[in-house]
Amino acid sequence: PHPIFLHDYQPPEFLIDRVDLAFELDPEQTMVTARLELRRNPAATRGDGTVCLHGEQLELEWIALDGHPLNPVDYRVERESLTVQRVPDRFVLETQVRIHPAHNTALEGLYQSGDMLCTQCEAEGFRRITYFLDRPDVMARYSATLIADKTRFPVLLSNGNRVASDDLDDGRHRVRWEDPFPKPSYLFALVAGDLRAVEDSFTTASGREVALQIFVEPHNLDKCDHAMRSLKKAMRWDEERFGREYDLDIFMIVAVSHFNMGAMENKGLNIFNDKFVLARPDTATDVDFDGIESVIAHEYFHNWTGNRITCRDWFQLSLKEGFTVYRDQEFTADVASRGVKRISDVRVLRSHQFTEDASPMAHPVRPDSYIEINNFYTATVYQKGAEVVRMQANLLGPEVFRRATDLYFARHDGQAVTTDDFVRCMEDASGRDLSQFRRWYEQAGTPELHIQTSYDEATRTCSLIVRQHTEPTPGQPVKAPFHLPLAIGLLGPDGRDLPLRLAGASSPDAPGTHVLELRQAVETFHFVDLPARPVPSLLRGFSAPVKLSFDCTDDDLLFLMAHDSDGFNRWDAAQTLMQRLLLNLVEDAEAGIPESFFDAFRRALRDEASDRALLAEVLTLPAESYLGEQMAVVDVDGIHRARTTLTRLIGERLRDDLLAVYRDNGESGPYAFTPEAVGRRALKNLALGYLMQAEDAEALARCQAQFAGAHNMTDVMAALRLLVDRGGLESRQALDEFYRRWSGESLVLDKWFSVQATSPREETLTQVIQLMRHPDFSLGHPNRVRSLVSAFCNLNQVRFHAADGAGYRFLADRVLELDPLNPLIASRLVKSLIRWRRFDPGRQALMRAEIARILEREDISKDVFEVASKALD
Ligand code: BAL
Ligand code: ZN
Repeated sequence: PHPIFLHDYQPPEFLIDRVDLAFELDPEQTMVTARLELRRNPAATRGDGTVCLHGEQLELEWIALDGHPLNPVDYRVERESLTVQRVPDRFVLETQVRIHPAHNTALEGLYQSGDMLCTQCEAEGFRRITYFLDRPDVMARYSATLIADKTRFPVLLSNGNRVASDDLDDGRHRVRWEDPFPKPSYLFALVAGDLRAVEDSFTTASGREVALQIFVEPHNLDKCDHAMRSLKKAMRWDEERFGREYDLDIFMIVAVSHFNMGAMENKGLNIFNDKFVLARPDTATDVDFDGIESVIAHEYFHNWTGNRITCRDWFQLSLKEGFTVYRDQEFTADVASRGVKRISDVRVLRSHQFTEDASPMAHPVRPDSYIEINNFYTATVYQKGAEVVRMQANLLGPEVFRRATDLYFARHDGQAVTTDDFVRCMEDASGRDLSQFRRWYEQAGTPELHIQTSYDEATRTCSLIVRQHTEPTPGQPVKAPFHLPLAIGLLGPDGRDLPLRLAGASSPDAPGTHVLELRQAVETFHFVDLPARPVPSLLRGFSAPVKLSFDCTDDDLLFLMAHDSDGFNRWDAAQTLMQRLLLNLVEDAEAGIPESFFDAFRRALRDEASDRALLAEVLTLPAESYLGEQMAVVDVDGIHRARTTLTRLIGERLRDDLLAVYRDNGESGPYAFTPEAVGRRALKNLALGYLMQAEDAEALARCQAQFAGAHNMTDVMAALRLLVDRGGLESRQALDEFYRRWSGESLVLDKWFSVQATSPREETLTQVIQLMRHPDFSLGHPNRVRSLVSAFCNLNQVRFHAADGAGYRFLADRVLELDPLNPLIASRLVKSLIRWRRFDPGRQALMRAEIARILEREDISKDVFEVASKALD
């Protein structure tokens, strides 16, 4: 397989103005007739009188140009293309192809999920439906006529507006959809099935009425309320915050069970992994409710950031994904808790994106090359892309940023553009020069920021020397400094923010946060008029996606934990302190834990005024995988031992306070998905976790009672997880009981699989292998694969990285089984092996051997080839 390079981009030789599609739908074989109106692109730089269309796994039945059937000498069909010779500057091309949805296990293009048919076209799935210029800078107006058996497929959906329908004589019916907005092919969608809809409506700011429909299989009709509420909230928020109104008369969401991704923003017809639609308090956890709210919002927000304005080419993926993630993050921050949201976003960034940046798959937010674009739906493009937009928003300030996004929407509506076009709007609206800032799109790697602080009593000056450095990444041996905002505060002895006055400034800033802009590799800042040594609070709100190190004592961290006005930094100080304690314990299993730590923990537990959700975050120990990232060589077993020890010690030493917190935050009244109620459940279950590790008899009784009696899945799952991790008869009984109750609910059953796959117990891999043979397990069902195989490989460091390599062998076997079925899912799994350099020589050898075994397989997909070969580069 060959890479595709950004620098080779050429405008398309032809444009397509109109597309009329007709589908005779049947799972075994579907006939697709396409009528394309093509014309030569005046902006094209080359052309040789032929047109070359993308197409994969299509059986061409007939082809005609301007109404005349073509002779075989006039066209050539190859594995991935159809070339038509001697075409005029403007013409109509008609084709009919045969495809086989029931046999499409890759779940790209048109495929079968359960009893329904649906599509997934991003990034390059449309070429599995018909021959086309399947690239995002070809935007066309579409109609789709769907014909199918009326009993089996009573609901037939596509993009835009339903303009006609009738019954045919043979038991089939026909529905025609027209989408008035030009769109790239990756946004095309169709759905056929026996579905029911939950319906509602939304009145836009300008007074237009929009019909809202969520389509599900009939037995799921009672699990759509939260999704519908989330959709309406998102529509209102986008009007208020970004001035974006919805533009069609109907907005549809369909929940499907077999789906490679989370969801897809097809114009007017979003198709969702059902995990991000279906929720009832007794079937879904708070994390699920939260995921649904933000994914519904994310896909809805794409209507402007992705659909109305799309990407010129797939290197620009972050144009729509980074910006849309930023928008969904801001939405959640506004409707829930800003502080908690920032913490959870940074947690994800550090655990997924920083590790990607430090791996052989490191790539810039705007990659320079790819072999398979599906491999670039990454934490870098999404999460780091969102951080890059966030930094621009913060550099410009809210009003100017809003002017800049208004300009972006006005200037580029209906176009396929680049990340550079986005930044130019930021520059034009603000008058700022962001040329150095553009490096965030071009350079891979996480910048490391080292800050040295000193205080001079004589001059009452606090000085900061800030150094930035970015390690080389593949293909980028030398990095230039980034332009980045560094938000800081200085705390006085009473814990309050001091007024900040930079040397030379005429007057001090008000007490609070000051944003320094860094541009050089080394910069020094002097703050004057400070009566005593302040405690610095650095990188407030995580103002840039960097790794920060600075000299500070444990006492400084305890002080920041207690007093920092920035909630994010209170959490981060606690994390840094816990990380220090845990890494000490890894080094020396006998190392003591200072009393001051337990005192601070106790004080926090007793602080009734604090936000419960934030407190739960502050009191959660760093994950084993995160601790591993902080070590030169990951000590898999040492980290697990240390974290288990500290968890147990907290449970033993703070027993009474933890029990009090558990009791005080118990279930009261019906389930509510409010920040307050979510926070109480999180804190209560965190307390129970500490107590259970301490082998506390009362805790076990409470845990069992919670499992048996809770009315919401959050509490049931929290208890089940603790019982499973404890093992023994109680664990088996709870798992059996859970299975009996929930085996008919696929999404709940996923939880049953994943709770077993993520248990740190020694027998977990044996259990996972047994579960692979369970009648409810199927490699053809991505959610099930993720809940068992990916959960084990990605969320269970201590067992996946077992020193004998059994975890690695298990993974490679699954990759080889999955690759012929679904390369996208197989390739995601390979990513679990690519960080092999972070481990000891024994594990390194075992991991490399498994990657090599994968690469030895003939006919490996380009998805898996790209990741596996980069891993060994
Ligand atoms: N565009 C693919 C799914 C998403 O990011 O919304
Ligand atoms: Zn997206």
